[in-house]
Amino acid sequence: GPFDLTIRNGRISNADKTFHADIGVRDGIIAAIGQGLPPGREDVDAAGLWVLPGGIDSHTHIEQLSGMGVMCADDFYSGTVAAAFGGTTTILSFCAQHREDRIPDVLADYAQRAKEKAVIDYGFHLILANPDEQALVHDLPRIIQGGITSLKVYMTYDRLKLDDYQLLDVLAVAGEYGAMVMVHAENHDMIRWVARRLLERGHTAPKYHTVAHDALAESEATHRAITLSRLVDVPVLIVHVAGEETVDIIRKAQQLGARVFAESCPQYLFLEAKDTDLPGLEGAKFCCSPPPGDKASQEAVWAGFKDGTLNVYSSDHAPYRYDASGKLPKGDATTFKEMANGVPGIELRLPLLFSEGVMKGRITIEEFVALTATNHARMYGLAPRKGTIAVGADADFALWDSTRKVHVTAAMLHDRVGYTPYEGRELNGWPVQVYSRGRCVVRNNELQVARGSGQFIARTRPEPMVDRKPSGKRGIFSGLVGLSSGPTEP
Ligand code: DUC
Ligand code: ZN
Ligand code: ZN
Ligand code: ZN
Repeated sequence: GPFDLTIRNGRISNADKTFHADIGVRDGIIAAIGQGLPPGREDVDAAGLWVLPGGIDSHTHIEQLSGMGVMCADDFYSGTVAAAFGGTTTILSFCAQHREDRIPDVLADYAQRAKEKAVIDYGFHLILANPDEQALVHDLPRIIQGGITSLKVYMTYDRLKLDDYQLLDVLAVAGEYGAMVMVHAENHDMIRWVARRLLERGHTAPKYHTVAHDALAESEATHRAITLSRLVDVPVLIVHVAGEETVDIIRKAQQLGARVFAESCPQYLFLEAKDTDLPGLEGAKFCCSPPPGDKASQEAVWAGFKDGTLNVYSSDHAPYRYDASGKLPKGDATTFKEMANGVPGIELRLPLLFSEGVMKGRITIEEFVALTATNHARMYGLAPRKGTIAVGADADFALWDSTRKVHVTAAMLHDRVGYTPYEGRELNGWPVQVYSRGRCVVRNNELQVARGSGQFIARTRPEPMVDRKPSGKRGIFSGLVGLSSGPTEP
């Protein structure tokens, strides 16, 4: 019979191939892919357009209260609207536990807020700040079974940092129950030691953030996180990779057979440390952790994406306004140590990579799809439902016009941050129509769906955690989770 939606004559790209075909959608699912499909009640001619899987952004901070008590400017409405306008149809964002919080309360709070506001589908990672016995033995197994199949842990920040013993505890539980552990890898004491000396000498400007967060702090902690994951033989995913040496360390571990995965972000391809060296506090607009490096580190990140060392390209959208509510809690007197860390990028993530990667011939369209959608689905338990245009998958896709030229300004974006670090860039290509479960979300530069129409996606076991042949070493640890994971030393 007829379809709810037929997309005709598009050039479809998945991570493995590109082909010309029509797509027929029924009840939000792709029901057919082929030539000359019957009409749809909504019938769209995509001739001349690229039809790509909707982007999956697996690293976004939405409506999140930071450890320092700063609220993100984007809620689940503005954050998901901005994502959709940039061609993204699924986000994973963080439920942030603060050390005193009960995990079930944290999750219930985020779930309620997202349900009322999101316009595209979403899932959550848990930021785990307090891996005590209650968390390890009771809460984590339950939330993983409830579809939150990933955790983020921090090796730095006073209020979030876990020590190596605690990281091992978390890895052991994640391995046992099948969750991906995302690690913010920076050496806390190296940053603290340098920062203190800079501040004592009156070096408070944003550019000193990049001095305090030396690339060695990232590479040391990355090596340590990987080493801990190898000890217990549990996969790990290093997020927001910035530095050349860090990319090399990850590549080396992968060559040794370690199940190490990694993410990088637009800021590490398109921004540089020197962007933070601006008059006054302007440089704060370019400050994130870890900070972008130089041209050589940008090239290392491109090479890492190209050779598969880096698996996922996410925004790390951290929507802090350039004012006292966000980046500058003490106004003009804010030191680099007091700024909220992070840059926005949820809407421009895909257009930046499409323009500078695909259109300039640095990556293929299939690599673009893998890095922006398919690999996220595999790493985080969204496959086969999301991340690929295939019969049986959710009808999540974006129609891209590669001839569309866009001059980037903060005013054209849909987030509530008020600035973009990519102001003034000229981009080639834009997602002109976006579909989520067969619903047209964006057309003619207008939102077509209602607040709250996005759905929570309970995720399955991430692919790296499936069908693992436990090594002898891992055998020693498995089954001992409840026993070995008592309260950890301070
Ligand atoms: N870590 C993130 O993941 N995002 C923003 C800042 C940070 O430190
Ligand atoms: Zn982080
Ligand atoms: Zn982040
Ligand atoms: Zn222009």
